Amino acid sequence: LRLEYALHRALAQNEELEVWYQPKVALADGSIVGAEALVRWTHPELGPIAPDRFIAIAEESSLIGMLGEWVLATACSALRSWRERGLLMGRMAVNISGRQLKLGGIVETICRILDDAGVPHGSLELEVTESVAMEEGSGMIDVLHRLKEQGIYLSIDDFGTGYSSLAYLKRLPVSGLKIDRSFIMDLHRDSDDAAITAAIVSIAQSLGLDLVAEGVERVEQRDFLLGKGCTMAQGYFFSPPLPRAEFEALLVEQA
Ligand code: G
Ligand code: G
Ligand code: MN
Ligand code: NA
Repeated sequence: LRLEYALHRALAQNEELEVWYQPKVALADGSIVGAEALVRWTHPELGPIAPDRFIAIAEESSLIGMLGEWVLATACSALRSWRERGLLMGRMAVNISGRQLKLGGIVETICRILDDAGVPHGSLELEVTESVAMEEGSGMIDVLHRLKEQGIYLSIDDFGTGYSSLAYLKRLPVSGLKIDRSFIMDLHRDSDDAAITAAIVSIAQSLGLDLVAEGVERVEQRDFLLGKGCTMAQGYFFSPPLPRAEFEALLVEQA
C-alpha cells in the first residue's frame, strides 16, 4: 500500500518516473530500426524499483491506466521529435499489460494519445505477452482486432513461453513475434534451445510474421540467428535500454 501511494505520487508529480529506450536492430549490420520503451522508477529513498514489481502494483490497483497512458504519451513525444528530425522513422514499441488492455475505451485512449502526439498509428507497436494474447473469452481478441483496424502494429512478447497453438496464433491479428530471451541465452551451448529457436524462426516465416530475437548478448548468438534467417534483434550485444538523451545520441551517430 505504501508503494502504491508512492507510485501515485510519482505519477502526479512527474519526477521519479522515466522512459528508457532500447534499440531494435537489423541483425546483419546492427543499424537501429526501431525502439522499445521501458519504464523506470527511482524512488527518492528506496532507489530504483524493478518494473516487474511496480507494474504488478499498478495492475492490482487502479494505477495501471494512468501509468500506461503516461508511458505511451512520453514515448510518442520522443518518437515525434525523432521523426521530425529524420532520426528514427521506424516503430516505437510499448509494452501493454493485460489489465490495461481490458480498461474501458482503451482503443480510443490509445488513438487519442497518438493523435495528440502527432504520431501515425502505424508507427506504434504494442507488445502483448503470449499469455495475454491467448486469453480466451475475455474480449481480448476483440480489442486486439480493433487496435489492428486502427492501423496499430501488434506483436507477441516473450514468445515461446506460453502455450499457443499454431492454429490460434494464425487467427490472432498480430504482425510480429519476439522470441523470449530464455531461448537465446544458452543458444550457443544448448542444443534444445538452438532447436526451439530454429523452429520459431520457421514458424514466423511460414506464417509471414516479423521476428525479433530478444536478449542477444554474444556474437555466437547473433551468428546463429543470422544463419537461421532471423533478421532483427535486441540485446546487450547491441545496446542496453538507455535514457532518452543517450538513445538519441546513438540515433544521431547512425544518421
Ligand atoms: O526493462 P526490464 O527488463 O527491467 O523490464 C522488466 C519487465 O517490465 C518486462 O517484462 C517489461 O516488458 C516490463 N515493462 C517495462 N516497461 C513497461 C511498461 O511501460 N508497461 C508494461 N506493461 N510493462 C513494462
Ligand atoms: O519482457 P520484455 O521483453 O518486455 O523485457 C524487456 C527487458 O529485457 C528489458 O527490461 C531489458 O532490460 C531486458 N533486456 C534487454 N536486453 C537484454 C539482454 O541482452 N540481456 C538481458 N538479460 N536482459 C535484457
Ligand atoms: Mn517487451
Ligand atoms: Na520479452
